[in-house]
Amino acid sequence: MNIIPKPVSVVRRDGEFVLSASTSIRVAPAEPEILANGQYLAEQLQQATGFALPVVAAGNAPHPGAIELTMGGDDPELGAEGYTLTVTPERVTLAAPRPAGLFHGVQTMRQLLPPAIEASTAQPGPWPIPACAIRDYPRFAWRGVMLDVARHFFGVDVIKRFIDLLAYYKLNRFHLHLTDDQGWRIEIKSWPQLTIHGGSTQVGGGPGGYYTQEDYAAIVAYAAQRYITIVPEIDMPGHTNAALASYAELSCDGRARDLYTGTEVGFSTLCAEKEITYRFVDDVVRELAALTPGEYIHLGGDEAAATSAADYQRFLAQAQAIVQQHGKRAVGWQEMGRIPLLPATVIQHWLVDPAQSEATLHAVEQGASIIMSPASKTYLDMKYDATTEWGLQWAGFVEVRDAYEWDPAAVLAGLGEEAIAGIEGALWTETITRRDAIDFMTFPRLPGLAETGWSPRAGRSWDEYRARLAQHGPRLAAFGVNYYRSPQVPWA
Ligand code: IFG
Repeated sequence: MNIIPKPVSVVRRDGEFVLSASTSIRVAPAEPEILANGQYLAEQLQQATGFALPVVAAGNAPHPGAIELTMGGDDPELGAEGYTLTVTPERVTLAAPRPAGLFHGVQTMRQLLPPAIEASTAQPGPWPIPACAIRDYPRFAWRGVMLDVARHFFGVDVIKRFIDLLAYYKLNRFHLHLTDDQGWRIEIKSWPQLTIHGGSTQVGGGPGGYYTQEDYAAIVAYAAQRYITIVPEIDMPGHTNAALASYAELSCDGRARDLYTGTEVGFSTLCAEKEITYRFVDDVVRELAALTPGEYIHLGGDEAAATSAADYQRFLAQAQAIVQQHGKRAVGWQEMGRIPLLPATVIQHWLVDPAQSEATLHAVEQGASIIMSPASKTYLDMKYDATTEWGLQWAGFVEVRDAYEWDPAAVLAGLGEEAIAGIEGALWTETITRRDAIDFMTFPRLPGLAETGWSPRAGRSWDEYRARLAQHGPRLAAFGVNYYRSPQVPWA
């Protein structure tokens, strides 16, 4: 069976359950969130099969010809996201201690059906699910991807579709890089020029754009229904030209910066010496925290070449405190590991230069947990090879095998499993201008990252994985994803 990410244990059994128009989806307990998972499953099955499966409260007696979703019990090994899935010719039983586990089990169920199940138009069928017994739960809690919507802006519809694809591979974090030199993409009502002016362009000079607070709330809600936490990033003190162009008082010299449509980095900085800077940060974090049910706000902290070391430390000490005051946990890029961190702060490892690793290790020494995003494995804006139309290559070419054949606990000596929060791919968009380019650079490398974050370390092999990935080609095609047909994969 070609499930990605590979489950902890799968036992194939004889026979199959055949989905039909008379199949019912039965949930217990019949609580709103469990019913919602049943309804989500019915919706995922309806387009291709044409079956409008009823979602009903499960009675006491098990019902043949039913898909049963049951939440309960307290299996510590399954935890908050694990599940068991048992398929016999008579019935499908999906059980989990928590709703997220049911949701992940539904993704596995989808992948056990023929690829045509993912088509958006009616297909002939039949719809067999092979008999099996699956027990599954994730290795890491943080399994995500970052999309840079600052260099180039992408609207809510593109974001929602991207979230659908993340959910299919059991990812649970979506990090939105909302601000940078070229654009400010989230409305802040107390500083309206940030989007009116700072959101008015992008790399190359195009029209830019931004999310109103209603747009952002819609994205957050859509992600939450799929058990994905939105992690918003306000990159500071560097990567701030869009803010400095919108409010001259945020620069030390009081001079408004021009809007910037190039791709250089390291030239901008908020003014750490001015009080207004911290009122600005507090207003931004307050408004963003009120819109973000997730516990994290990413402060950036990368490439602050225009900020003195003293100013960098002073600014980010106060910025971390502001995030905490608004009830959230700060996340920061690797460079922040060099300065004192609040106990709750999470650090994101990305730099490939070994000389820079001491920042990550210093974060570990401070007790921070680490999100692993080594650019040479997880940066989805890296070209696959010299022929790739989009992307960069400063961290080297990253073919599908490169993005799969690594382990987060084997990247840095001194950085072991217990300090790792999980993994995150990063799609920077200096060169990414369209949705089909997002698709091409993200797929098929993202499923491999999802497996690296979810599946057991033991037993992973590229040769075994690529055979499963090959069978996802028709699924990605059914989703309408413009994926890169890597020559490394024997595509179905
Ligand atoms: N590094 C910069 C990004 C982007 C990237 C492109 C980080 C944390 C190179 N910072 O990655 O803004 O320019 O690959």
